[in-house]
Order: sequence, then structure tokens, then C-alpha cells
Amino acid sequence: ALMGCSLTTFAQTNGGKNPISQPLVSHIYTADPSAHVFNGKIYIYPSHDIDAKDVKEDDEGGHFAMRDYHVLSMDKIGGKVKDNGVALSLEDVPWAGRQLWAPDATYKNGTYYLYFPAKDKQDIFRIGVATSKSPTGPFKAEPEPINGSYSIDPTVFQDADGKAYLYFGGIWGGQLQRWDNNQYDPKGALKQKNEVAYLPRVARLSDDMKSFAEPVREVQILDENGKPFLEKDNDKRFFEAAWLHQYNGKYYFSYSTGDSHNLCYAIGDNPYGPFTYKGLVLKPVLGWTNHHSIVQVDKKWYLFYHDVQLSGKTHLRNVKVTELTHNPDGTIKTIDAYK
Ligand code: FUB
Repeated sequence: ALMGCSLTTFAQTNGGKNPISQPLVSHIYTADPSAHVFNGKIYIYPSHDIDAKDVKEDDEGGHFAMRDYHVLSMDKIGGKVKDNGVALSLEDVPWAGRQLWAPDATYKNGTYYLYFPAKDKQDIFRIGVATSKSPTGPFKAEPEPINGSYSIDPTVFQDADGKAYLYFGGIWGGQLQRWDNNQYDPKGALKQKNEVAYLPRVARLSDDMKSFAEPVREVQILDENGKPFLEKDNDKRFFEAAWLHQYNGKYYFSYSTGDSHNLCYAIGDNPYGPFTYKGLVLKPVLGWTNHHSIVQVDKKWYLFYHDVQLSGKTHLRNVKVTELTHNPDGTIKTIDAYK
């Protein structure tokens, strides 16, 4: 199915304040947009939300019961958005049982790599990889998840030296609390208020982009005094939705705080961190989740994100884009999507 939607309302303004971005597509529900520029064209790798009526809403996010991925593409910001059809389906992932959550993609040596989380047949979240010669797929999944991978929300970053890193993790429904020291504990619990918060994970990828080149490590996120956040700092601590971008030689690690619905960022000097907390990228949006990507297109930077404008339901989201500004001191100007 090739469907297009024009973005005539993109530049609509609210009382002359910031532009309000409109859903990029409205014929399907989409979320967690990971955007990239490949060969001068913009490609968005979102989750494809569906109303799985047979699945009850639960605390673990069981109602986020997605079954496939579609890749969206456009020639320019504000241009026509094309849905390139099904890029990968649950039934074509040999190891996966359910819930195709937030994906990301990258390109290396003639191949596009799609990284995605799914629950395996034991209902444990793992991260899979699938490949294609085209940025829009169809993608072919590897028979097994990435060895040593776990939890959700993978994002891949390739540094200028050619090294690639996979960041991942999400607490609560994303099961990160079940992984201590890379060992699985089905009883792993959420942290108590005064305990140090869980941290996202990173591993360098091997040259084949399909395996980890090293043991998974924690990504340190510190406050301005060099201290880790506690669980009670839930307006700042990591929850899910990692993204890494580079600006002026610095590495920006951004993420969602989940139950307090912020998108935050922290800055570091190398891909492993530590990253020092700097503030908010995006204030809470309509709907429970907040998940994004930050990408440069030509000379400008953009935030791709989602809200629930079209449905009013947390699990039926729509992706959007808005401009993002780095201030002269390297901080990011906080975005309020509704002002
Ligand atoms: O889309 C399913 C999950 O919701 C994602 O993996 C999380 O980041 C949250 O957006």
C-alpha cells in the first residue's frame, strides 16, 4: 500500500507562537519515530500502533500489541509523506512472540539494518535485527535475537570513526528491572524511592552489525553535581526511549522519564558517557508515552515525536515533527508542543 498525506497544515500557528505540528500521517497510527536521512531523503521508522481489541489494557503495556512496521518517507520537512507499506511482520520474525515496540535503523556498506524489540516465546523482551538493501524494506529478520540483548527501545549510533553503538532499555513494561549485571531475574523489581535509578544500556556492535562486540554496560547519567539520580527523581531519571545525537563535537543522550512524561537530555564527551543532565527537550504531550528522535536535515535540526491528537487514546498515537534549536551554549531550547 502506497499512501500519501499532504502536510498542508504543518505551518499552522497558534496565535503567532510556535508552529503546531500536525500528524505526519492519519491513515494509520504511528509512534516512537526514529528519523534518519539516507541519500538526501528522510526516512521515519515508527512503531505501528493498532487497536488490538482482544488484548486488555494492563500495567505492563500489554495493549501495545503491535504486529508490524511501516517505514514513512519524505523528500523534505513539510513535504508529502509516503507510507511504504509493511516493512517487517511479527510472523516473519522466527523468535518473536508478540509486541513489536519502538524500532530504529541505520545504514552500513550497502545494507540497511532495522533494530527492534519484541517479546520472545517466553515473553521476555529481546532485541532483534533485520536487514534489507532498501531503506524501506522489506526487511529480513535474523533467526535469533541479538545475543546478550534484552529489554526494549534500541537506538543505534554510528560515530565518525565507524564504530557503531546500540543503546537500549526501558523499565516497567520494558522489563529492564529484571536485568542486573546482564543476568535475568524474573523477580527483578522497580527501585524504591531512595534507591539509585536504573540506567540505560549500551554495547558496541561488531562489524557485522548483528552482534555485540563487548559485554553490555550501563550508561551513566549524572546530575550537575556528578551524582546519579534516585528513583524519586522521576522527572529526570531514565525510563525508556533512548536516542543519541552529536552536536558540535558533543554527544547528546536523550530519553523519556516515563511516568513523569518528560523528554530530557544529558551531554557527554564520548558515546559511552558519562552524560550530565541538562534539561528538558520536550514537555509532556497528550498521552502517557513520550518518545522521539533528534535529527539534522540540511542545516536545521528537528524533533520527531508523537502524541495522541487523532485518537485521544494512549496506545493509538500519531507521529509529528517540529524544529529543534540548540542554543549558542550547546543547550537545547525546551519545546512545548502546544504553545
Ligand atoms: O511503543 C511501545 C512503547 O511505548 C515504546 O517501546 C516505548 O518507548 C513507549 O513509547
